[in-house]
Amino acid sequence: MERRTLLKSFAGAGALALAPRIAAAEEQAQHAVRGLPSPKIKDVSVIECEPAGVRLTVVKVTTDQEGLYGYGCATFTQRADLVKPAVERYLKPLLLGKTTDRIEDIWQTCYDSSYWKNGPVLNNAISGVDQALWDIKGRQAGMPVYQLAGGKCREAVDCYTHASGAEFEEVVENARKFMAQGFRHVRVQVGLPGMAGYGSQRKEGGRPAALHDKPLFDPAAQSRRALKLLEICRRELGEEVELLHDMHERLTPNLAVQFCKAAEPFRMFFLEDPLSPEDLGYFRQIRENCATPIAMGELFNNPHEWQPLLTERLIDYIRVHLSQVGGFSPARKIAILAEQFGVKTAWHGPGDVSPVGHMANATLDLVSYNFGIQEYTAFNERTQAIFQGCPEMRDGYLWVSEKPGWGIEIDEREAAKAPFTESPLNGGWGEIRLRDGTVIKQ
Ligand code: GCO
Ligand code: MG
Repeated sequence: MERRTLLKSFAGAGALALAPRIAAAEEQAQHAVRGLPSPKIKDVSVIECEPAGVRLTVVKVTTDQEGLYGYGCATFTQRADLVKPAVERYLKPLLLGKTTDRIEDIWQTCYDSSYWKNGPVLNNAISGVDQALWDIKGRQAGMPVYQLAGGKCREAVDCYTHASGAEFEEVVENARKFMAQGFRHVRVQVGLPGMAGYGSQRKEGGRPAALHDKPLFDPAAQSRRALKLLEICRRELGEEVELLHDMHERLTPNLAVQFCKAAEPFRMFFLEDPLSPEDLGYFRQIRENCATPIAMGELFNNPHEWQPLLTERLIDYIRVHLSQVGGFSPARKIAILAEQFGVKTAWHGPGDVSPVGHMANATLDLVSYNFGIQEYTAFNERTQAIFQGCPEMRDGYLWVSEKPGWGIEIDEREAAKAPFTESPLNGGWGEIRLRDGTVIKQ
């Protein structure tokens, strides 16, 4: 039915009361013209599995149309049990019966429905729904999501991988192996003797005296050892390889400023997460002291965290965790905002992102002009048996599935064979302490 006819048929009645009916009728009419009925949400469920030692959570949105459904990543490993009820008890009742056509509208509706917002559990729950709706739209259109978002800017996704070791030589050897496989970008991390460093194999022995027997960390020792590693890697691995290093928000703010400055001669591709979100004010000091490229953001949940870093050009790469910021839709906006300020993307891509989430990352990587680099994690066999259609790695490039939506089908029977395992902290992380017993950030 045409809009004019519609309005005429409602003439005489109160315009306010009729507005929603007109909108719904118009939407149906548009679909009818194109021969596409508007799908309605029939069910929202949660799939949980742990095929590679980390808890993965995926939301499945099912429509009233036979065979039309979608998947979205909602993985928050450390508090995994809380995401499921956030989806099932709060978002599902809000969403049942709504059309899947309106992704942005649904995102905003979910976002506002808790009044208090921007927390990791709720953002992950919303991400699961958001990404599932993009998957559905792609399946309806018969296109991969990257087509819906404008199409490719590049053929495949350039990635970095992780070379780590307890000793310097081991890190160098691992980096060489990855370079031989075609990787042009390598993240390097080395163990800290007797201490709980991040991202490296634990080097046993040599634990400094401490006033407790918990996992131990010493920021100054970490800083010295990591700088030595960067020096050795640049010398041993040559000029061409791009080196990255994750500081994991472990140093004190001033030590982090010193570290970034001292790393300048090693010509890093980037240093990652030098400061914790609580210390964002120190980014200006890093900028004023050196030209080492900085990537930041895997812990971000709130627009107030990324906005100033982008608009004040205080970082070079934004690397939020897509599900932690609420999914594909908000991350797309972050990418576009970043482009306006000359900041590139480097989305967080660790093991605690499901393959559906990796596809969302890779999709943005393909369509964003300001793509920088993608963190890569290999999918083991169990993961690939559950998530069929994972992106493929060749010569350091990730190639995405050309199937509609995210191109991934989940075998729920296989997922059920890899349930969450028992662990004392239920997937949560324990504590790390300084020598005197002060607890510190992870
Ligand atoms: C990275 C990250 C991860 C996180 C992990 C937390 O850069 O890959 O720092 O290793 O620590 O995702 O669960
Ligand atoms: Mg990191």
